[in-house]
Amino acid sequence: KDTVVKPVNVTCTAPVNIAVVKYWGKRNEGLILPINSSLSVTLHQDQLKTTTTVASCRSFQEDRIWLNGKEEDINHPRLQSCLREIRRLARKRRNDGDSSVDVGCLSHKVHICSVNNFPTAAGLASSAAGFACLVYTLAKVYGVDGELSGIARQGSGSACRSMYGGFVQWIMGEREDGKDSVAQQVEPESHWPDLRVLVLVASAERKPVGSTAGMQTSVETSSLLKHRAESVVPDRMKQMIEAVHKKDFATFAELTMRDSNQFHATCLDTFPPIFYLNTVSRHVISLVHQYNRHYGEARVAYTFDAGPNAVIYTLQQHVAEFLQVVRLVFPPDNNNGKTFLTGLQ
Ligand code: 2P0
Repeated sequence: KDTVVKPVNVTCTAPVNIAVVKYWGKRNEGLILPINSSLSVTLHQDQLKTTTTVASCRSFQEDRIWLNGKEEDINHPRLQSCLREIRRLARKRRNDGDSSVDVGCLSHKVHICSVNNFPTAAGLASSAAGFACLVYTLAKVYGVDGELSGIARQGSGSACRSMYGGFVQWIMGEREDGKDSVAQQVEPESHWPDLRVLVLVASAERKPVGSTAGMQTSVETSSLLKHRAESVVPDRMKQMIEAVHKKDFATFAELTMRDSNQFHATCLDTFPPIFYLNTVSRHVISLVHQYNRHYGEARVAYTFDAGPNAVIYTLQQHVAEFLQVVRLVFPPDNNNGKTFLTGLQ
């Protein structure tokens, strides 16, 4: 009589994170182990985010995934890594006597449905939110909790940082098996309530060179990247963590801008070179420096990832004025994008 097969259904969201000390380059491609530590700010849950639903049902014949409404190949190696690792962890927990693990679900296939509320692959950290959300949602389906950033990392490096809110470091780790390459919260989102993040969208097109391929070429060809990873980032991480602890915006801003600039310098030092910034990006950089110079202090900081869109860090009291300046310099008519206003609180 038990003919009705009910799926277990779990929906979660994960926000994007924006790095202020950038990750660029792997020492192990398969395990996704970075050549340097990095630090980011995770945005608020109701801003730029991925929403993922995982259904698990004994009538499902195979694992399947839909991204933004389109079915994608479930056999993608990184997807398979995340599925395998989370199931392995669930089995281990169950064998260790954890009664919260759902044994029924563990033997069933899953259907995964994931949507972003922002342009995919435009340098807005879509893979970070996507894999963080996937791993977290699967963990909920199986009844697994605890440290999961090491699994999210195997989906996409930057995804490990979206497993935590607020200010998050990804410690590069030393081990060859990657067990110590995990994310750690430096401060919660409540720590710096007046910090704001603005995303100035210069282009919502897909980037010409993806991060994974780009950083691989950089590791192979850029001596500047090696110098950065070995001699610049270790000290910068310490300084950035201290600036965050002290809520020292001027230091936070300068380190953020310097790190973005050095990341793009390593892209230019890559052979053949990679260009992520465009004319609009360079105008935003000039504008921020002009604005800060006008006040004689760093009130606003820019940072750019693998795309031309500017992410601006500032404090609440400067948002209105800075946005007014942006709208004056980039009138909506001449601007092929729009400005999202987003914040931590
Ligand atoms: C970051 N980016 O720290 C840096 C800054 C882009 C520029 O993390 O190959 O998509 O999946 O590990 O995580 C983009 O790299 O690359 C990135 P994979 P991912 O946010």
